Amino acid sequence: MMNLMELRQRIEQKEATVAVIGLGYVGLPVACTFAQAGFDVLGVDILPKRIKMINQGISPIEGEEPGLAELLAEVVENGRFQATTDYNKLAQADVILIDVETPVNEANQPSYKALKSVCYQLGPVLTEGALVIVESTIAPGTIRDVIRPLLEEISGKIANEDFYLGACPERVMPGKLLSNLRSLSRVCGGSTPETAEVMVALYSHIVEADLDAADPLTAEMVKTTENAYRDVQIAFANEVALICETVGADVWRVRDLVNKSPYRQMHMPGAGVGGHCIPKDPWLLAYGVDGKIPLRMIPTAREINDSMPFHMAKLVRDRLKEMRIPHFSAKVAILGYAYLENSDDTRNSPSAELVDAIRAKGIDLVIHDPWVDAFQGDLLARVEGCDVAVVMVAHQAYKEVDLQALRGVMRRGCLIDGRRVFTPEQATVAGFNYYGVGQGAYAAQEVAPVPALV
Ligand code: SAJ
Repeated sequence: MMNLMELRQRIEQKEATVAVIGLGYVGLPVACTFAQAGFDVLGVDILPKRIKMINQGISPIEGEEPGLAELLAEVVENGRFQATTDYNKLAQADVILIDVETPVNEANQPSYKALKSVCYQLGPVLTEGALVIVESTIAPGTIRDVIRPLLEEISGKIANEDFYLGACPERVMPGKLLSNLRSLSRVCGGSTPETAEVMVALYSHIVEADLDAADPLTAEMVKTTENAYRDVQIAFANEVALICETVGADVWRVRDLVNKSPYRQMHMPGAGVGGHCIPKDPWLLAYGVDGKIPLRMIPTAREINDSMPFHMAKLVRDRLKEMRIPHFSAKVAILGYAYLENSDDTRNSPSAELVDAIRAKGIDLVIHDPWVDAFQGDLLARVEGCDVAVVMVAHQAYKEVDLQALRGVMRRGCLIDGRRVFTPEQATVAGFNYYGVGQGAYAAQEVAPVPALV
């Protein structure tokens, strides 16, 4: 059997074969980057169509990912990277990275279906001396309580004797997959200190930032905590926004001045928190505690952030009421359906919640998003005849819109800004009555309603 030092040498000499299981928005860039660094890389995925595209050198990843399509074509062309659905080929791998989804279910519990399926299929072909690294985000304790026992049971091998195990959570972001992979530090959580050092040696071929050796539990804690931190910070900003609406202050002015105070970094309030990481990872962190202590801040932050799309719906209803427009005759435009600005990613989109909440009240609506295929098109044409425009995503295209032209096609001029894309002054000059999340200061500044268009 190859021991850890021999594996380290093979890694340092780039003779080790690296396998990546799960060729999605995390696994594919990782596979391409190790191939670009000079390793032979084997990609494994369950989707034959995806494998076919990859082996043709065509990226299956949607959205704009600078450099990925070109890099994939290059490493497939030069033979460094090949993909397969055949798990048996993993028998030739020295290092196996696992990059499959780890969602939470309706009860906010982790669903390890994909992860366990990988272990069941990897176990029988796991070769002696191989290093298995889970890059997916997992709850604290998952390597110890789920992955290690499962791999040992299925493979009949003993971790740290017959194979090696670790966790190195990814820190990529849609739109910056390749750049984040290179520029962000990683925690190399090895099941033994020696394993952690070999992981550092591996990732030093592709990461230009710190590589911090640790144990798997620390790595699992860091990843879930860093995203829970962000969720709590956003929730704080959202709660301050609700206070500002109530007392008549402008949360954006308050935030700017608060952040002038040393050691303050108040995040941005907004119309909600979407995406594939922030809504999920706090629950993974909480799951790691396994109910042994009561958690209050993390669940409450989730509740506050999940409530923001419904707050937007209330702002819409309140404005329709003030404008005396009955729900059955009102028309609302939702500007932005992606979860993040200048992205086509709609996972856990706050706009989806807002759309459901508005439709549930029998209010007619239209959706526009320059990045999402289903909602692209001419903005003015889409918004024509609407009474209310709700800005849900800070797409650059919205920042550049001609507000007067927008007002000119609307029946009534109510603008509800969920991301502070516009200033109240800009909107008011253009003839809107403007209301934004956290901007109670402008609630009173009603402009005379423009006579309804005939
Ligand atoms: N949001 C706010 N207020 C803020 C920041 C974000 O409401 O101050 C909203 C966004 O509109 C979006 C959601 O939160 O709907 C998530 O935004 P995000 O900027 O956190 O973007 P994500 O979900 O892609 O987060 C990922 C995370 N990266 C990983 O999990 C590897 C996160 O840890 C990073 O901080 C973030 O990318 C990033 O900025 O790189």
